[in-house]
Amino acid sequence: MTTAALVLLAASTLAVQTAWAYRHVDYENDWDAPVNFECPEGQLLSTIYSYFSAYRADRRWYFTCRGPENYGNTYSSCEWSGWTNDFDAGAFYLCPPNTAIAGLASEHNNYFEDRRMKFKCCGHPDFKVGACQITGNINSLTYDADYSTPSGKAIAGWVSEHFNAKNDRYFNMIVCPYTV
Ligand SMILES: [Ca+2]
Ligand SMILES: [Ca+2]
Repeated sequence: MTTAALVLLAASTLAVQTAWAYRHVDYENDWDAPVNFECPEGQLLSTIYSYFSAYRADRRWYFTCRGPENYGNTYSSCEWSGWTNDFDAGAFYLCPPNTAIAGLASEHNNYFEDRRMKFKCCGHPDFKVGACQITGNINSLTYDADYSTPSGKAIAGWVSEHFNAKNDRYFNMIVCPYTV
């Protein structure tokens, strides 16, 4: 193997290790415990990060929020969904028209070794959501999930599939351009 190939191999190994890196942030939940997260008034979910424990068969979650540009400080209406998935089952959820995610809640079940999720979707008379797209997987099974919205886009739902062999999920976010 040439020196260049070894450097490439070392670099790719480093990249894999980086994907496992624990972030020193304020996680919203302990292992196997509920998540109850709401953005500050007038802001929308913008970063989703989590890391996985094979021992717990669970993820700890960290979120940040961002105020849409020129949006003002309040929402006129917010609505919580019901549970958007069953344990060990797939998920497809999209917020009501012209709203986006400003909070979420989830609970873990140690029998199924899975979480179910509900979402808080918020709107405003001037907030208009355009054509949404699905991100593709934001994680590999058992690896960190990490997604941040680009400027001018908001998260309005999720698509997910659970795999019992790893007791983990693939997470895809539904991301939409908005105008205000
Ligand atoms: Ca567990
Ligand atoms: Ca499971």
